[in-house]
Amino acid sequence: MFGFGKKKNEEFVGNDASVSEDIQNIEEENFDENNQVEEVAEPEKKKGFFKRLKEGLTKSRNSFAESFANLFKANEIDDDFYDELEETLVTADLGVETTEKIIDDLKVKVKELKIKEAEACKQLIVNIIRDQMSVDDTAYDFEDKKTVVLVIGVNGVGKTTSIGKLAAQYKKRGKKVLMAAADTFRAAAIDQLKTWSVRAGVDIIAQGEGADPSAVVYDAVSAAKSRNTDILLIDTAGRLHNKKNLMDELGKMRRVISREYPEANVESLIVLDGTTGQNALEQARQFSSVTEINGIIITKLDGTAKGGIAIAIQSELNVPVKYIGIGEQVDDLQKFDPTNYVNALFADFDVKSDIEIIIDSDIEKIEPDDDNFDI
Ligand SMILES: Nc1nc2c(ncn2[C@@H]2O[C@H](COP(=O)(O)OP(=O)(O)OP(=O)(O)O)[C@@H](O)[C@H]2O)c(=O)[nH]1
Ligand SMILES: [Mg+2]
Repeated sequence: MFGFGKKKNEEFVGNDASVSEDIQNIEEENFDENNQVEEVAEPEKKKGFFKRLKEGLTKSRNSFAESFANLFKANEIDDDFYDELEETLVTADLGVETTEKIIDDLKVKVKELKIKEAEACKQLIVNIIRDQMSVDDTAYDFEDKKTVVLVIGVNGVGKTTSIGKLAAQYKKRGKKVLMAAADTFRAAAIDQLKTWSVRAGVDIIAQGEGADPSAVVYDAVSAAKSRNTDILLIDTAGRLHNKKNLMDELGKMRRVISREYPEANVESLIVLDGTTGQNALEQARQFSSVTEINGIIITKLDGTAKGGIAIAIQSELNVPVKYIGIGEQVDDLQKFDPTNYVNALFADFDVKSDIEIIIDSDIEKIEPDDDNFDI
């Protein structure tokens, strides 16, 4: 029987250890008799997610939107125009490979549609970029299955914070959620997740600092099975792909999950810090060469005026960005919506008229010789 009913001070013995005294304390201190978590004060009502994302991505005068707008001051579509476009896209963290793809695509369309003026390329570029980022319909199926979400990534990218936010959101949607503190390197890491467990109102499985992460995973999986948990979120230590022992440890955790809980779906999410640009892309590339990755969480998009990294990752790795983070509060993480993202990225490109781009998916269906072609 799973040990949440254990008495305080009960010793941990090997894999039987299910819950620590600290966790009991958290539950007793923060849950009333109806097992409801105490309200934790949220800051004043904030603006909507899209608005804040847009503000984050366009707040600097050197933002992508600003440089993009400047591109169209020149009228002709010549080599200079393409060079400038290339520079703008690369500087915005889209990377060389993705930029080349976009420009090649654009050249074909400009020819097909017989476009002569740079201005007329705006919407085409936006559409091409959006199409680099399509997220498959099945990307979020895991949320409705019995799932173990393994959250990985290098130090400080936002793994623990993202787990806290996801846990709170899943719980709000009526899911039975459990967290596991498999980052046992530092006591502070375990405490940080405990704080989030209180805030999100979900239970946590943890052992002491230095415990074997796979033993924590074992406990968590047993607990998830016996409690009929919908989503088990596992926090792991920040690791580098080239640290063999750490990567082996990750492999061990995955083996424990598939051996002990074969009926569960495993969703492996890598967290990347959006402010680190091409480094983030490199991390994703390296991790995916040693372990399976089902999706990406890009955090800290409130701290960059670039934002192209989300496009580069989708287009180069073929792994979907599933969530993006734009701050440290519970609702600052949301599902990734390519259309919204592109709209936020380009929102202020027409600074004079303050017109937002409305993505028109029909634009490419317009006949090349249509005299009314106008964007
Ligand atoms: N501005 C901003 N800060 C964030 C975001 N996500 C996480 N952070 C902050 O980034 C810092 C690191 O986040 P953690 O969740 O501790 O990162 P981690 O990957 O668990 O770190 P390690 O456990 O040390 O590997 C914290 O101060 C978070 O509050 C975000 O979307 N925006
Ligand atoms: Mg952490």
